[in-house]
Amino acid sequence: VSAQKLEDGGDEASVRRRFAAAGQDHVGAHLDRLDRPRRAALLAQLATVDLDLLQRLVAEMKRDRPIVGLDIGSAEPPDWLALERVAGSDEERRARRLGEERLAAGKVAALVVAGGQGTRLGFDGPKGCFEVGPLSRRSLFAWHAGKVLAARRRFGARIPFLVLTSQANDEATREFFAAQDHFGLPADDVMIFRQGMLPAVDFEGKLLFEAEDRLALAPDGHGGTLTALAASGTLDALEARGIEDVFYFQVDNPLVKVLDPAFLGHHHERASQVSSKACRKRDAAEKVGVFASSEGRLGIIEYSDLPAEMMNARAADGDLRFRAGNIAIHVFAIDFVRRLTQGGLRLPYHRAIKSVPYVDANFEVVTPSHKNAVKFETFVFDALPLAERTLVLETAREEEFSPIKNREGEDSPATARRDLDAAFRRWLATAAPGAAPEAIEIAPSFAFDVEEFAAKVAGVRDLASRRLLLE
Ligand code: UD2
Repeated sequence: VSAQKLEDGGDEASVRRRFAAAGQDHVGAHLDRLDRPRRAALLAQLATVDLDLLQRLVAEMKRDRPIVGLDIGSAEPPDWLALERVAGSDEERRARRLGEERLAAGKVAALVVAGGQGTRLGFDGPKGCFEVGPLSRRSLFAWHAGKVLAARRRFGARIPFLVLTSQANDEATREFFAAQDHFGLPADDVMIFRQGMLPAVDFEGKLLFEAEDRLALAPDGHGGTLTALAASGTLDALEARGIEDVFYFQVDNPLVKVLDPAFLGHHHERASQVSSKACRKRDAAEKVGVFASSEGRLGIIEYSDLPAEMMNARAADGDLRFRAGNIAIHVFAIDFVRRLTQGGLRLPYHRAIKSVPYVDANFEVVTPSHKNAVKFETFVFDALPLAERTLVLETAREEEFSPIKNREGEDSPATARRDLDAAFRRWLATAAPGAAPEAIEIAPSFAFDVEEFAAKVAGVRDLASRRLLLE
């Protein structure tokens, strides 16, 4: 139904009928109370709602069965490439060389997911604009873009940087990138693309209105990355450039080794369709999903779905039985993404119970003090069980994972800066043993890895300065 057709009352009647038949009869009453222009605005938005999907989601919600991408009952700990096996091995060196060749051949793109709402951090604006550089106050977006820039220089390749946004932050993200000159990357190698939105509903399954003439919508989860890659034409563009693998990560983790060659090499060597990095869980309660396998398929069970007895279960070695924590770093093979999205990808929709402001029957905005709504999201890792060939690679937490989730305490800006500081000092120690600056920051574009760093600073005398900012 086009917005233009809706000018005519006939189509309005059919929209009203369709929503009433879908159990959303309050929509008609809401429309009745709007003047013509506002009614037209709302009708145009209503026309974009997938009512079949909405009905299915509400029915699933009323049945209240947990939504999981993998059968929890038969889940076992998965095989993984454990650190003690790979660290310092020939296998690791071979993988790294192979990954470097793939980067130099221009076969890889980097993709950061940044469409979420970042409610826990309470930062106003896209989370990628949050300042994380201990000395430079460089933003998360600048941090990640700097790593891509370092890889481009090092391997002499045109590596695209993909950024997933959502309706809530797309414009602000584009403005931020433009205002900072794409952090030194060529503008046409930065591909910003938008995920879809889904309506939020109340506990009865009724659509909520964020304003008189607007539904309350929320991003459709990072599983939306895959559909958005295809729908936005980004997948076509990547294929046209000969890209074969996408290095996927989350905007909130400044420690991620963007485009890690060893990981790319392990993935390619095994012809894996989706590869994942994992960290040993800090403790049973840590809020990360865990890798598991069931019926020969790999998957991730989200922390909120993991039954307590599985969460706390111990293996014979005394460690957690499900110890492989998801740090949301993956490599997706492009042909796998193409195959998934061609067939009309259907990932399960998880439910998140949230507090969502809405307008009441008097058109007054209500900001609820309690959780009042359900949002529906797909998770990108629910694509794992759809792959025949997968890989889980263990990595050291201190080198790769320190996400910014909360304002304070664990996984906060303070812990991320602490972990960055420690990582910089480890690099510095290779070049200037004993140097102990009061504060240090190594810009992400300064060097791609520790070897490049050591070569670049050899002979620099001032490494012991109190505030050491290497740009
Ligand atoms: C995620 C994982 C969890 C663990 C943890 C590690 C899920 C469901 N859980 O938990 O298993 O790996 O991260 O840090 O992923 N995003 C979008 N669009 C959306 C929703 C999210 O782009 O619609 C992005 C968001 O911008 C962020 C990332 O996805 O970069 C993760 O989102 P989150 O912080 O809500 O996930 P979290 O911490 O619950």
